[in-house]
Amino acid sequence: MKIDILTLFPEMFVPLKTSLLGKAQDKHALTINVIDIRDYTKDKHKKCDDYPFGGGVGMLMTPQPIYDAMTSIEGYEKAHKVYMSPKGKTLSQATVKELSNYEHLILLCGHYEGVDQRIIDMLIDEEISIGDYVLTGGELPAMVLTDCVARFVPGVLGKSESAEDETFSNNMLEYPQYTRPQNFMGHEVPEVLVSGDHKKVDEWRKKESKRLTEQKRPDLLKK
Ligand code: 4GS
Repeated sequence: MKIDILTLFPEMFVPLKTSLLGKAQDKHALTINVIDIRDYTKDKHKKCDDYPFGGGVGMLMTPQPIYDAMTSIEGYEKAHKVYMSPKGKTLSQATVKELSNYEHLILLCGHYEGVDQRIIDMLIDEEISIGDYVLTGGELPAMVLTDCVARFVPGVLGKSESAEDETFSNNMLEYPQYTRPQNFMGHEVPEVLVSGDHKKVDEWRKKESKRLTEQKRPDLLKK
């Protein structure tokens, strides 16, 4: 899978080079390409923002640099083009899974008050929000989306890790987990987990999943 990210702040994207996503790129399981929109401005002072027509607070990103940056990407017509925005559909694990089926994603990050509406109308397939709160830019949302989509790309997680069998698969929270030592400052690991009885362990985990979901996220059980 290839993910192109269009932004005025390419230096923000360090997290995508780290840990599992860094390794996945080294192995060529995943290509993440960050594009600096400012490189495409035709303004002699490299300006990429301007005042909104009709007045109002803040600045908007102008259409020309975004349009030229987007259309410079090879295969942009066929790619799935997403604008990160609080007006979009709220990201869910189901949406993440759907997005992971695209060969090529392009994520547009707005900054300041956002982008000129004509860019959304002319170029964007889908607007996605990471939640009902306001950030200073779409860069963190683009990183969140990239991270959770990448988990479903073959070769990103190791053989032993499953993209599916964790929290939110079948709308349940994950059961509690424990590692060594068996006794930590007087607090014991639940007996069943060290019993060696796999059937009992399975039953305990299902029961704990259900109990935790009822207690912390009853809304999930209604889905
Ligand atoms: C989000 C969000 C966001 C909105 C970008 C104000 C700068 C900001 N983007 N999910 N302008 N929540 N964007 O808050 O995606």
